[in-house]
Amino acid sequence: MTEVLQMTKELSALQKARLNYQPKLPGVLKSGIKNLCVKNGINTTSVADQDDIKEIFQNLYGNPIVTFEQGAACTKEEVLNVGVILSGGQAPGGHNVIAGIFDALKEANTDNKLYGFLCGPSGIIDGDYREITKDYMNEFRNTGGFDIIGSGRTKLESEEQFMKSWNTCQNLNINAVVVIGGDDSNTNAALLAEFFTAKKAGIQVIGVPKTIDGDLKNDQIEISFGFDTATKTYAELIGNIARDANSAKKYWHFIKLMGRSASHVALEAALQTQPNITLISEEVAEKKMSLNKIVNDVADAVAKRAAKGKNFGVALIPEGLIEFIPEMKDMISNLNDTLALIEDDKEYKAANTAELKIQFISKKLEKHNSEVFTSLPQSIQLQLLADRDPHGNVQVSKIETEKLLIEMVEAKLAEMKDYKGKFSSQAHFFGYEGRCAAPSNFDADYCYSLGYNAFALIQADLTGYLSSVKNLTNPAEQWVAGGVPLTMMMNMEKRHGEMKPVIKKALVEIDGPVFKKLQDNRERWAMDDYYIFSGPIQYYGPSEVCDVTTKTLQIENA
Ligand code: FBP
Repeated sequence: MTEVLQMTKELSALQKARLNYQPKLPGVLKSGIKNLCVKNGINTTSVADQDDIKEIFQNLYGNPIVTFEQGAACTKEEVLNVGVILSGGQAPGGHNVIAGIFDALKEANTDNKLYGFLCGPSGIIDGDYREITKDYMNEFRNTGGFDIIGSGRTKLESEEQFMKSWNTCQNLNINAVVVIGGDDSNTNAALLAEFFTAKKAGIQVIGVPKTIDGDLKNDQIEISFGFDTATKTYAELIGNIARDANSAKKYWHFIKLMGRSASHVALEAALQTQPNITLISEEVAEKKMSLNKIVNDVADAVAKRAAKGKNFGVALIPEGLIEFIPEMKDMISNLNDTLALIEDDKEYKAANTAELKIQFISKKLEKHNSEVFTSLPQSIQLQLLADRDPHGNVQVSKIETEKLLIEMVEAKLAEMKDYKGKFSSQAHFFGYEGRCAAPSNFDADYCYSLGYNAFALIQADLTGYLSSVKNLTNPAEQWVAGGVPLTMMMNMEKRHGEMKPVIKKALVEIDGPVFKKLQDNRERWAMDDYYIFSGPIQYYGPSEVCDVTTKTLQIENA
């Protein structure tokens, strides 16, 4: 059995206090798990590629959005066993989702059992699990991390994996599986739900929207959990750095922020801290900005500040920037296809130095892409060649875009005749620092509600649904609980060189109000210093300090 990190018994005062925090529930769920009935909305279609998605999800396609109301129609009399999986990157609040499921399940029937599959989807495939008991659960309430059962990125998609998962569920008499994950993991959840339904296995699958990236959202899912805490953690760190920059007045800090593709994290962090420069990948793509254009713009901003005697500043760079720069996007797509084709190529395998690998790949790429690839520093070339994750994504967290930009901006400044400043830089990458932070009150409440609601969906006999809690900028009492069919969010995308059904990522809308807020202010923030120092997340104190959620959600819901 896989070993999962056990909690240390020594706790800080804050840890002890947080274990006793009682998360809030939406009013409708507070009436109790035995007092709920489901109201069907309209039938749904997928966001794109309807024919392909319908063909793949013959049993699940088209189901309606549902909301919960008070009433006793959903109660299941039989004893239920539920399995839960934490999937993909860590996000603050995962433990509270499990606590919500656990409490709802025990409230429904004390004989109900919750099993945690260990280390991600591989746990259900390999039958690697542990029962989550009351005492074990209580150690993890309101804590950050996924260490209660561990996480992993195994992609559940083959018939063999599904059969093995079914076998595990049969051995444990499991009636339902909850997959807590991002877009890729919930794609897995939908495929598993379709498989179980097609086989008449009698096993339901419910997803829960997790990811610090904030890109698993739509009209029904206002935000994925973890975004609130992670962005507040980064904002604290960025504020500290801005204050250091403004004190020493000698460094430009280039800070890359996690978020894989979408720039929601960078945008939110910018609104919370008001740095001098913020790059937004979606804007780069929309305006078809080349790498040189980006470098020129940044160098211009640096030079203008230098002309005012300010040889310091803070620049935010979204993690996925490189994939949004048109010439890079084209090259990476060509590179992905090439890497998928040469996986077993003897010559490539035999290329045992960095130079040989790069030479080999350059020859395989289309001419214009090869030119882009060879123009990059060797360190970036090698980072681009690193293995894709199991879902076929480039591991952008390993690509040092912040260093690439520093190097190129420095070179550009050296060419600029009027530039008389001094460019001294520091590179940072904030990502892992925020993924396991103790959940903010918002995430603690939201996650607990999502988990409790996931069990309500199970009781309502639904499968292939994502747990949904809405109306999040209002007090929890007024939150709306329900479910969204996973197929509704899907489209077809190329992964590992093949077209696959996947949940469509929600990118930053550059004609939307959140980006506009940045756009309206960034010139002012570039030249003068309007830094905001948000400080650490507060868990106890006045509600306006402890309970407010992100600027993104506030603006979007206004
Ligand atoms: P999820 O989409 O699984 O939530 O993961 C998001 C993320 O945190 C990205 O922001 C980041 O690029 C990636 O995970 C890093 O992955 P890993 O943990 O495998 O290094």
